[in-house]
Amino acid sequence: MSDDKVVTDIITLTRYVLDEQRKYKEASGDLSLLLNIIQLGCKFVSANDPNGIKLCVTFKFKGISCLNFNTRRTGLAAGTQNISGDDQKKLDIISNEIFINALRSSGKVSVMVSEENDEAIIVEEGLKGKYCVVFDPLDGSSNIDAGVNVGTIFGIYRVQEGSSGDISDVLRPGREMVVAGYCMYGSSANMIKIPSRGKIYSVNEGNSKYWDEACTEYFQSLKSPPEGKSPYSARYIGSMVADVHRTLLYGGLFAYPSDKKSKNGKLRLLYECFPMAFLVEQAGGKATTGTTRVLDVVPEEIHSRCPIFLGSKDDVDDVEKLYKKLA
Ligand code: AHM
Ligand code: MG
Repeated sequence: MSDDKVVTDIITLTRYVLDEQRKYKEASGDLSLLLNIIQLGCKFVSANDPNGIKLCVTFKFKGISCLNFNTRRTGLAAGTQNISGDDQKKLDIISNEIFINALRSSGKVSVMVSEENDEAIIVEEGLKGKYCVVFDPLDGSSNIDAGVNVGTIFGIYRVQEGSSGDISDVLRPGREMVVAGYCMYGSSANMIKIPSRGKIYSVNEGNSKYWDEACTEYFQSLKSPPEGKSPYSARYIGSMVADVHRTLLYGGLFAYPSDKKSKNGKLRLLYECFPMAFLVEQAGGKATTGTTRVLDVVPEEIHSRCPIFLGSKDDVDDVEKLYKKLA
């Protein structure tokens, strides 16, 4: 369709979810409603972002997985242009409240974990539902003033059989999530599979003096490859959503390793590492701690962290080989 025509038959996220739901006769529609609510939160955030919205969600139902991207532009909210840096920072808090209130009132959620809340939120009896939602309402918020892409990351677990919905329902391996996704504000792109190898590495090299031997050797090998091979390029935005988004599109590797200062790295399992690892695996890539598949890690508490290397399969394989060799 030419650019001057308005597309009126759009595969929106809601349409896609409803199409998927129709494939399962026994589907109750609860998960569809939940995804709609998450969209609502993302739209609120996007209304305060001048660049629009991009939703990227991966679904895994009954062993059937598919990666789906939907791009949808939203208009500017009045006053957005005048928003001050301080107001934008408050967006973390407001977005968090929007997500929590909408999810709680849906009646479909029993437990919520948000980066903004020290404790897990256990929904009151009467409103409890069969899902748990873990999320980072505005990842990369320290970058807002610089106009760098930020995003919302989320994952959904089903409450376990026999549980009334408590913290044990989220202290589970990432592979047990039923849906994970992110919404990046201010970009537009399409992709399905991550390249099996890339040419870009993405890590905060300011921490390199604290890295362990395997990590140091790995990144050194990318910068000083054997004769005849080109070195990798470095790209680090410092916003996980944007760094992972680029990694999905171009391939290569994003890492937040453990180091002498941060034994478990910086990024949180439930609402940063798991959803992103889930998406990357769905796209054909891999995510490891160096020694373990990220999605097999069991969080000890809701804000547990873990080291992460994710991206193109062959690149992540190289990391694992080095960690094995130097163990
Ligand atoms: P935040 O959730 O407080 O924004 O922190 C998470 C962010 C990630 O988006 C990003 O990958 C990482 O922190 C960057 O950390 P650093 O500044 O240490 O490189
Ligand atoms: Mg975050």
